[in-house]
Amino acid sequence: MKMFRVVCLLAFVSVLSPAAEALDNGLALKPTMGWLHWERFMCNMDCQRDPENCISERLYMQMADVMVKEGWKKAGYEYVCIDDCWPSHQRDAQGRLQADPKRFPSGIKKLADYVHSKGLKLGIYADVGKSTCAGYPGSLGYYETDAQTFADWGVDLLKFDGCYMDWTLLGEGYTNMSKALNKTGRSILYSCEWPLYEWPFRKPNYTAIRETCNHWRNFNDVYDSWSSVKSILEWTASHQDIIVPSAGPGGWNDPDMLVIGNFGLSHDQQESQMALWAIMAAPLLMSNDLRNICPRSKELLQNRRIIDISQDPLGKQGYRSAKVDSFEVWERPLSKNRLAVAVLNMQEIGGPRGFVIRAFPGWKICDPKCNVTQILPQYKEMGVQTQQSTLAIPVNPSGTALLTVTPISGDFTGIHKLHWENVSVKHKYIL
Ligand SMILES: *[C@@H]1O[C@H](CO)[C@@H](O)[C@H](O)[C@H]1NC(C)=O
Ligand SMILES: *[C@@H]1O[C@H](CO)[C@@H](O)[C@H](O)[C@H]1NC(C)=O
Ligand SMILES: *[C@@H]1O[C@H](CO)[C@@H](O)[C@H](O)[C@H]1NC(C)=O
Ligand SMILES: *[C@@H]1O[C@H](CO)[C@@H](O)[C@H](O)[C@H]1NC(C)=O
Ligand SMILES: CC(=O)N[C@H]1CO[C@H](CO)[C@@H](O)[C@@H]1O
Repeated sequence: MKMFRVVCLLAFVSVLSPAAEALDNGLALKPTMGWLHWERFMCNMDCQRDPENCISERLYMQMADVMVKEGWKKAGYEYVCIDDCWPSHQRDAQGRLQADPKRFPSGIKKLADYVHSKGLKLGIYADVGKSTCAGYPGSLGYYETDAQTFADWGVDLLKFDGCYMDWTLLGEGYTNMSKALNKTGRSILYSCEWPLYEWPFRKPNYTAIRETCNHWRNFNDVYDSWSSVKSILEWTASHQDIIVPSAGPGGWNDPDMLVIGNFGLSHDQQESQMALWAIMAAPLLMSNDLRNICPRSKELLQNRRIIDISQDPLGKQGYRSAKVDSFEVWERPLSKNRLAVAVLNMQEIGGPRGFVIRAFPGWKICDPKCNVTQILPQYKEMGVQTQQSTLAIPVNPSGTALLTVTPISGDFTGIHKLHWENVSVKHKYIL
């Protein structure tokens, strides 16, 4: 028994410490929260016919206004981020990037001042290669110039894309820009796409990535569809042994934007994205139209209990721990020895199905007792449970039940990975 305890504790320690040191800029100690224009507004430049939705300073000012007025800032959403298509096609006489003069007549510095006056932060976009994905000037050969320009403007976050770059130079490029940002002396959160562009050629070095970036995209852009969200979850789960250990305060895996509040996801699917992005300790960067969003989506995005899971101070990313009978179970260790558990019903036919947890397999945190609270699809205190308890949780097709489990015990000493493998003994736990 004593021996077993020691082994457990060692495993616990190695699981807890991320694989490497994080980028030392004091930022992203919790997953970044904010808004980013890409998925919803893309490269809309038609300010003549579509002034409300084109990529212009007006869009970010309006978004900043709404973020303050409608409770987004209070809920924790802080960064207002510009994506591609903001610059002029030409650099200025000094070789500096400049904003498109028609769409950003006041310039980025004024926009940053405006966003700061609202108590928010401004993000901008550039590319490690010769040009951006949409064909605007890239930063290759201009890393120091561009970093200094962004710092002079008062930019707070840089999303650095990876189009039009020789893949063998990705590491050098991302590292050089990281150093250039540091050299400006301004704290600028650094969001990379290094592993996304490297994966087709080789396994990225996540130790180096964590030392260089505050978060990093691994996989395809998110689209406004359930198939897109599912593909991101599947990629993440199938690479979790490689990527989960690299996440922690200062550096996070980025599964891309939240598309909640748009057109493509049912409400259950929106709840699934929100729950799973919290479990994955993902940046919560919404790409939607906050000026016009359905109240249920807004309530979901501002749900304090889910945001608390996302922002949990332990800073450990969750992982998929079981796949059985078209259910997926994901869990995330939380501070104070608590656990968040998401049960996703992947069966896209029929009605709600009951996921039954019987005898809390491996739930050491329920020995002798634990307190279970359901957060999605609705808040429900499920009360004190033991390892002998049985709970039946109905989950809608492509929906998620999100729970937290809090140990109630005198001598509990550590986090124990749940043995969900046992759940695959189907008849035993699933009715
Ligand atoms: C630059 O890096 C040094 C050492 O890694 C760190 O102490 C410092 O805070 C960084 N500065 C900025 C502005 O990120
Ligand atoms: C990165 O910086 C080093 C040292 O200045 C330089 O030799 C190298 O060419 C740079 N690489 C890229 C891709 O900019
Ligand atoms: C990965 O990067 C780290 C930190 O830069 C370095 O020490 C290590 O040697 C690299 N690993 C491989 C396999 O290249
Ligand atoms: C269980 O959790 C709920 C919600 O946080 C709380 O109200 C309740 O007091 C807890 N019960 C016990 C026995 O800790
Ligand atoms: C009761 C039971 O079957 N426990 C098993 C659960 O799964 C773990 C890991 O596969 C086993 O070590 C336990 O024996």
